[in-house]
Amino acid sequence: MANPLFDRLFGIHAGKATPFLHLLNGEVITHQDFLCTAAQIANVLAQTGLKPGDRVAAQVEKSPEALALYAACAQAGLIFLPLNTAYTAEELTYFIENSGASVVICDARSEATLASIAKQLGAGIETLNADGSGTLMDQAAAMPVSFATVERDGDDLAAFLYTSGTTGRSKGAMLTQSNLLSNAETLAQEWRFTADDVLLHALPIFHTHGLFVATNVTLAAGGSLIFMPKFDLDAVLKHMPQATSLMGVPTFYTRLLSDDRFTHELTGHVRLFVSGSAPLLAETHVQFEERTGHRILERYGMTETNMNTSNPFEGDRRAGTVGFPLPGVELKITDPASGEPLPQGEVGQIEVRGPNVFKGYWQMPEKTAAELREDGFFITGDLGKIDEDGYVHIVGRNKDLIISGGYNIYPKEIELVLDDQPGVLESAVIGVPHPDFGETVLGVVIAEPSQSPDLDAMMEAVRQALARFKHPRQLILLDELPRNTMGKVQKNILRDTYKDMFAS
Ligand code: MLC
Ligand code: AMP
Repeated sequence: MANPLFDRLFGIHAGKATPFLHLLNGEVITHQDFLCTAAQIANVLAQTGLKPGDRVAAQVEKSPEALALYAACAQAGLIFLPLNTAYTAEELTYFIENSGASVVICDARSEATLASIAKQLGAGIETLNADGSGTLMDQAAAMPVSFATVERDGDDLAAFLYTSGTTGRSKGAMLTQSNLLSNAETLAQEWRFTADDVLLHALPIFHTHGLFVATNVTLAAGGSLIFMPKFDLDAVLKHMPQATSLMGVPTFYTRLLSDDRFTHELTGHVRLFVSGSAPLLAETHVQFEERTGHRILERYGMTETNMNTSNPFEGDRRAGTVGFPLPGVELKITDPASGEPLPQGEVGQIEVRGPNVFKGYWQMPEKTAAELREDGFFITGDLGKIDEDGYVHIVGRNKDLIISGGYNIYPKEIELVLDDQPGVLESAVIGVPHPDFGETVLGVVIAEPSQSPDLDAMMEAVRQALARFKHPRQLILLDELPRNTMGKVQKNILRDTYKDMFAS
């Protein structure tokens, strides 16, 4: 095939007047209309001089045009690099520079800031606003509604998604066409998606869950999306009766359960609720079934691998487990010290191998080698076990990571900012339980001798440097950090001390 990702997810819908996007204003965008928009954008990008393999960095609000930009990149053989809308200019500078993006597409509100950064780094700039206006679509409007799809191989790169790391430096995970396509086709089959499916889409489209799982799976099956700009409880409740499926992070489900309008009747048309990106409490699973009669299907994935495991569509969806490895995915539990496989039932690090596993981190061969073994197994950094029935359980993390409302936060990134502030000797950032976000960020700060750092000024520095979702909910000043005999900070003690700080 000439371009597997584009042909199999998008091209197959050419000429179809079937609905693809149901917008909240009642407008419906058909598959064919969507393809025309994508082709027009592909023409703009190609005429700008972009060549296959070039990176297109996009920090844009969720809109049909933003999704069409993804399709356009696939069609033109460009590497799509979606970026969280919460990222600050400082964070964006790093992503643009590190990826060597040829063009930056942003909201007009950030244009003034980003234009100079893009210029400095040799990238072009175009705007795309939430309502579809901006320089990108102005040019697209004058373009032909067809585009000669650029030939690509399954091994060619389709997307970069940046994930933070334990050292505080983000890494660009390189995903190939085959990584994305194999996973979308497997999931569509495993979860029985068809052209009749209407997925309620309230996730952001700059991460794996909203873009490569929810969107690609629906595209692979030829279904449609109720396309919401974001998770808004009222809107989700209003449109639930039209949906056949919902994919969300656990916060979606706890928010739904906290509302009395969310009833058994409201979910009558839905055939599948999927949860992932963070652990779903067994308690939420049980409450959800009591309220609606539906058993949430929990699956496990990550940026580097797309989806690895899933509870069964037919069969027992077990609370507190992430189900079985997907067809074609191998999963093993190994000893973190030796890398040797552990006996069934023992807790160790989770490693996965399969067509879903990424190609490595962009221009970071050492980091790639540290996590992606030569034999193709990827060391996920998650700790888990496989029970006697073959279900995978995630029991913890071997990486210093906080997951807040489905967003990953690496403490090191925040600690580096805090440590840099006047009067600060050192800091430790931890995740503590939070009723809405699952976990939230707490910063513990140690002053230099006879100094008293200004905590408000420190929060301001964090605001300048980092996206809002990474900000500590609170900073606490302590005399010293708990350490073990080796001098290593014992974050488990801090987590235990402050575990009830934000409890409901
Ligand atoms: C928003 N805020 C967050 C936050 N989201 N803070 C911490 N964690 C988050 N996840 C900030 C807001 O900016 C706001 O700041 C304040 O917290 C409260 O906002 P809110 O209105 O309550 O939040 P809301 O906008 O409703 O967003 C919450 C959310 C959203 C859960 C709906 O975060 C979301 O859609 N999360 C999904 C993330 C996701 O797609 N993850 C998948 C990654 S892929 P202020 O200033 O007003 O206080 C992956 C692989 C896999 O992990 O397996 O899927
Ligand atoms: P990200 O790097 O944003 O893609 O996040 C991936 C991480 O999210 C994984 O390594 C897990 O730690 C976590 N994760 C994803 N799905 C689940 C799940 N169902 N249960 C527990 N953790 C999960």
